Amino acid sequence: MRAVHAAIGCLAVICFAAPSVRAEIILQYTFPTIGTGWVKTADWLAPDEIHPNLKDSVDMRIGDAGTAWLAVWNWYPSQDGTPYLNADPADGVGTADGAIFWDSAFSFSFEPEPGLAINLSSLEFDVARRYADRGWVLRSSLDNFSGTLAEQTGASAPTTWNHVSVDLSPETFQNIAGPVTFRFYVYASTGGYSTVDFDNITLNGTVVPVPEPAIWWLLPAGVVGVVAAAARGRRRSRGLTATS
Ligand SMILES: [Ca+2]
Ligand SMILES: [Ca+2]
Repeated sequence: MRAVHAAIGCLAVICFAAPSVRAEIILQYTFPTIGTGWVKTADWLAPDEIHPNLKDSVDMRIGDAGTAWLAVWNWYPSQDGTPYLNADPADGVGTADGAIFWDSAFSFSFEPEPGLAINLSSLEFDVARRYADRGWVLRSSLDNFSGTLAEQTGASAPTTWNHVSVDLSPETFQNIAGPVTFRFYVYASTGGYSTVDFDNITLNGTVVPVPEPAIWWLLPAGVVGVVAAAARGRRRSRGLTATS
């Protein structure tokens, strides 16, 4: 009976552990090299790491989402000594609502290869503002940029790097089989070169085969069956103990 329990235990562990495969890097931007000027899009804002199962034809570069201008530079020290992305909001855009309305933003996009789906787990990045009167808002195409995933207003100290980890475990970010865009809206109360700065933007998750509908319908029944069998086994072994 103990052997049967062990076997049931292993089965249950496999069933429940299968969806949480160790997260891998889907895309990563570290901005290792100082740029040569302002850009809307440029090859040197391409990711430093790309998951091999992403579709080549999708533009995975950071840039050109709207009216913000971008540069890669070291205006004040970064966390690791390397340059970072300077996102310069459109002049006159001093609030989150204004940034969204005027599309003062940069973004990146990706899509899995046919027959594969992406299960996202987190989006991590470091962010700092040279002055406290600036902020940013993160949204995605999965709800047509209507909901805010994370944001920061002018409350924290400037030139201090903050590490942000956005939880992407909700259902919205699972089983993604088509193109997705993440967009950072930026704003500043002052015009000119008043940047919000980003570094080490890292999207984590797994790339898996598109689930067969039949398997998804059978899985819950299978799990229920295993749990019921385990419960029956426990009852039976308790009964044996009591009478022996
Ligand atoms: Ca960097
Ligand atoms: Ca500006």
